[in-house]
Amino acid sequence: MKRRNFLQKASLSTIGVVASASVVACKSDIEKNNSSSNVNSTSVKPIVIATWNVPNATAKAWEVLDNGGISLDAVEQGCMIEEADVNNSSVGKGGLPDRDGNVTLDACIMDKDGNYGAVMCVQNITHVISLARKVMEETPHVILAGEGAENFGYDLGFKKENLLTESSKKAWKKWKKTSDYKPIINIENHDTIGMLAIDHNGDISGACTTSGLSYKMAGRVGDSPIIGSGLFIDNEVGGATATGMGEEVLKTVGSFLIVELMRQGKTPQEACEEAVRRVVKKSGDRYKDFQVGFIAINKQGETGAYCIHEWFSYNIYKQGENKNYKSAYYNKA
Ligand code: SD4
Repeated sequence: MKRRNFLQKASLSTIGVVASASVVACKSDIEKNNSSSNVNSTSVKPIVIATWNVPNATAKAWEVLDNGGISLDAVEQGCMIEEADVNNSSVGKGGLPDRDGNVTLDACIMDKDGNYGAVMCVQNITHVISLARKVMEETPHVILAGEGAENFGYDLGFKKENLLTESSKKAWKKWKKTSDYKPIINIENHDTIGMLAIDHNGDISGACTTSGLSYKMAGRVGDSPIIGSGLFIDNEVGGATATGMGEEVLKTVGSFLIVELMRQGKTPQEACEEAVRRVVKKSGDRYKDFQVGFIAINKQGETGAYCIHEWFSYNIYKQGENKNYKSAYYNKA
């Protein structure tokens, strides 16, 4: 198959998958939690906000903040919960593999001083968010990829593990038999976690970790580990993080855009809406087939969230309360 055709088919496949899964899988989560769209416009800290329905992750981050911990520790430890959860098939261990059956992970982290560390295409290490933090704190670089990142981790004592669980392997084998690169509904889980937190000192940090799109081409890297796309923090202004079709987020550098819009005076909600509208506008008609969602927080602890299609949700832990909210969305058609 010619490369162009392959890529077209491949992107069709993942596009269908992401949009459908977002719609079906999240609906029940949100209904269960019985919460409606929330736009928080009161000043609150500490506070943690994360993409999707990840109450255990936000609870862990809150615990760190509530005990006086810093936001960087909160977002790392919060994300680690999802990385270790084998039932989350789009983050860490148990993540769905690429087309060749290899689970490859992407992650990045940013602190209050604008420091950034990332790893991409990492196999065999569960806690890539911690590995990204090590890149940030212990190397002269900001990104390590593939084998180099893994070897760096092993040298630091990170455990080498097989991340492909029996159930992910089974799903991949099934996909291989029937898919032929055509869309299959609901094979993509959607729980890439992007997390933003403000600690008692008022300092903001963020983290993002994912196994990326399931059945992606080998070597594919999405937005999640890329500064400004999957995540951006500016402690003077706020932070933003993304979920959904990484290729589209990358092309609009969505998280950076949101932080810059907040710098110019937009609320987190207005900034998220503007970023989604930008993604939609740049995509022509294609937005109908993919999901992108953003969450944001500003220095005052106000939050915002917006997505293209219904049923993106996010968790906020503030004032001792851990709640899941349905995001407002663009496509009302
Ligand atoms: C990616 N943005 O690799 C990620 C996927 C994702 O929820 O967010 N899924 O493109």
